[in-house]
Amino acid sequence: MKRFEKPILVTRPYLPPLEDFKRGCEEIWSNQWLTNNGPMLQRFQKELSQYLGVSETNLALFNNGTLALELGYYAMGLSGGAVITTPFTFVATSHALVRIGAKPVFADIDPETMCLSPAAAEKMITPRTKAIVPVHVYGNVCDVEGFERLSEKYGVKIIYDAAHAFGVKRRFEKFERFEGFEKFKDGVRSIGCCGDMSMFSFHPTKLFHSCEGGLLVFKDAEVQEKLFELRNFAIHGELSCTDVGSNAKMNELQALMGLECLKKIDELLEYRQKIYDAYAEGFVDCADVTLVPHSQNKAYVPVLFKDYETRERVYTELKEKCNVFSRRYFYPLLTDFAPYVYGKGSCPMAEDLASRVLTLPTYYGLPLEDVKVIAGCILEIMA
Ligand code: T4K
Repeated sequence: MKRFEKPILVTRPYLPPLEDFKRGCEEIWSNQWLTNNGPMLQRFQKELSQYLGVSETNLALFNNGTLALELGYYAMGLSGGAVITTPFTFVATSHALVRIGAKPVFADIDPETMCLSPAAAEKMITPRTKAIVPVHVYGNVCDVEGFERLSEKYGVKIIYDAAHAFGVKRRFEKFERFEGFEKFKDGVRSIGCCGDMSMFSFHPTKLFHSCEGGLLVFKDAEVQEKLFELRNFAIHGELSCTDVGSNAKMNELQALMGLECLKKIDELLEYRQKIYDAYAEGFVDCADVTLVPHSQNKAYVPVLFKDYETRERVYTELKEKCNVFSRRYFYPLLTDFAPYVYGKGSCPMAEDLASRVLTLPTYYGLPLEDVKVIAGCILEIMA
């Protein structure tokens, strides 16, 4: 079995040409402006608005996705309420709820998309429920029409954790309520147009990044003023403070990195698809490795094995014998972690899938030849 000389990590961030980044730094140096709503941030906001086809009044940038979620939840009035969400996600989805005084209530996932199931979520709705937070996990699109129906029926807010879903677009036949979102030529819209709010993470482990960063897009343009206030301590000039805000401002170097990466976004997405295809080819004759096919942006390459033991063996031997560092995103489930154990045992589908899933290396620049070798190593380990 091949052992790679250098470790192959589950992901590596795309880095723009250093010369281009330096040119941007020269501009920052001459502005002598590093954060607090600077010109780079404003440019990044404008370009994101064009890329996503959403009006600039319906988005807000933050210094990371977790604080974006936290302040987004707070601005949507979720404090003190119960919020239905998935245990099959990164801890940030729920941590941000707890930090604003909301109670996460866990419901099971759909086995196809691995996202929160609207039917399971509906069963958990009570008069205390203020919102539902589905996650487009791995870039797989949730049953957005199903959640729209729940929102209409029960009057609950729908806030998507779209941390993994940057670049995902879709045709939406059933609802057109987000008027701030433009339809692109081919009739598709950004996934961010669903629900009341969506959060995209720009962490370097994501296919698109700004060193660290987070973006909220929202239906109601009036929320923007509240979010701008909250990300800057909720102070207004020197004499007034109106709420308990935070410091969640994106700085100029982050915005520059985001602008440089945005230039490359189409290529980044195309390359991820090529990697996915190379894995698919590698596993074509093996019924015991199932590639999860639903992600449009191929932000991750999750595969399912037949049982926990096989997954663990592949994970360990890839690392020890091949120098390949896959990850078990998202195992353990949130309901296995101390703050959320009250939900343990309530989501059997999520438990099963978390025990069998492994996410394989994918990033811009990972040679397709290496992908074929990794697939071959997995088959050998399983043989
Ligand atoms: N909601 C969801 C559904 C999320 O998945 C996340 C974050 C959030 C919300 C919160 O968004 P942010 O606040 O992060 O914007 C990582 C990330 O830290 C985290 O952003 C991400 N989800 C989560 C799924 O994964 P770790 O602990 O696995 O990362 P780490 O440091 O082990 O890095 C993974 C691999 O990437 C390593 O093999 C090394 C490589 N790497 C990493 C960094 C940071 C690099 O090569 N270069 C780098 O700069 O959590």
